[in-house]
Amino acid sequence: MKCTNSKLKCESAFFPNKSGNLIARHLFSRIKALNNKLILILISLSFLSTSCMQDKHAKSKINASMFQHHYITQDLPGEAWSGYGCPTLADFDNDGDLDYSFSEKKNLYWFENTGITGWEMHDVGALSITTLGANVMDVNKDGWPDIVIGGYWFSNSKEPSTEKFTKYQYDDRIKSEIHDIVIKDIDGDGINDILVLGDKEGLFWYKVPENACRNNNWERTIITLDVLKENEHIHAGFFPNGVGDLDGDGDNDIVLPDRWLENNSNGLEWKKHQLPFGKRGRYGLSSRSWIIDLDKDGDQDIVMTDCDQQASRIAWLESSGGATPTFITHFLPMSALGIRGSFHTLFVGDMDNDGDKDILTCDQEDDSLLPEGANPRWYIWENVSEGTHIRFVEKVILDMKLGGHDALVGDADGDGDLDIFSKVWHLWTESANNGVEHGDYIENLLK
Ligand SMILES: [Ca+2]
Ligand SMILES: [Ca+2]
Ligand SMILES: [Ca+2]
Ligand SMILES: [Ca+2]
Repeated sequence: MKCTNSKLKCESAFFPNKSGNLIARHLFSRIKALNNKLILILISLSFLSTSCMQDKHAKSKINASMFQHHYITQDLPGEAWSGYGCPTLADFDNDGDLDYSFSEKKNLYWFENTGITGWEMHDVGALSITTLGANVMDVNKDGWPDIVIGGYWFSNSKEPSTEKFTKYQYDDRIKSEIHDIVIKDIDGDGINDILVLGDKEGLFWYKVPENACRNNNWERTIITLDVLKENEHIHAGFFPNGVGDLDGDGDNDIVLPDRWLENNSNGLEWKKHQLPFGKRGRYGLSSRSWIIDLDKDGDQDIVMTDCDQQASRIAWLESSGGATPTFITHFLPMSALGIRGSFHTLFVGDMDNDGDKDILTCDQEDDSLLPEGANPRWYIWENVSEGTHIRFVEKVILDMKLGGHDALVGDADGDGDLDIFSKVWHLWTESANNGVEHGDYIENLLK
């Protein structure tokens, strides 16, 4: 058979007779119909998956209109340009709502929550050393929250609105700033201990004695003095939540910017393991960390930011699990314009009440560590994970020439969503508060 039509040639090649041609045409049209159906199915599937993703984004609630900024204070007594430290969040007057504390160089204040726009300032007491790190603990077990800072603790007077706290010294060897303080059980007796880090002091933990209400050096255990070494110089690392059980053996380990320390022998011996994070800035290695099982596979992962340096990064470090876990760094995407400043804040929690953990940070308000090409801003990396595919999207939640430093998160107005408390570290003349120090309450408007 002579034929020039290539399609016919093709069919004839397979089915050389007339009935064969009919069968072939029938089959061919069936295949074509099936192909069309297949294409339709594929298109529908791809449309479905796109619309699922769009749905996921449509469900995404986090944006700048979800938050409202209020000042807690727009000026403190005295003159200072830097060193606003000691942020803590607790119900200091035991009236059922969260209050906030922070200090200037010489004095510590607490701010009584008297309604969202009303914050009444009270004295906690005088500082002996300008310092940053602080945390809340009921040191003397009287049911009232006390404040622990480097070398000292302030005992709640039980009438904190009218009476200052009482200051006790627990370590007279501390002569300089303590940067990180975390309260966790280190020796495994079920009672919380105090971990402190100062880059001119070292990394220690303390056992709180029975009779803590006196000036007396507490039992101190050195975890490492490597942080002091010139070639190591570790400025910060485990605040606010970088103490936890990374190797699943039941005791609390410690995160530093480029390593984790394995707790052996109930806090008496520590073994160093490398971590794939940590960037060196003008203050050395410095980070904020948060231990959490982010991918819900049963082992503890770590969320980390760089701090005390420009171009800070943010990442989650995925644990391999096992007795000596290793970690893979997943940097979080940044889409907003500009180079980031110093991410001296970290919180991991459900900011939009959709059941998954989001990640909060902000640029530090500090004229020596500003972002480039943008103002200091506040960010939430919204969790848009699908199943085991962990994914975050960067959202700018506040952009009004106000940055923050070691912000803390809690439900301040009792409406069921998480609000943000912060303060400045180092004044910036161009701030929205005209270069004056400020404390901030960023209200979550979700509810
Ligand atoms: Ca209160
Ligand atoms: Ca452990
Ligand atoms: Ca995990
Ligand atoms: Ca969430």
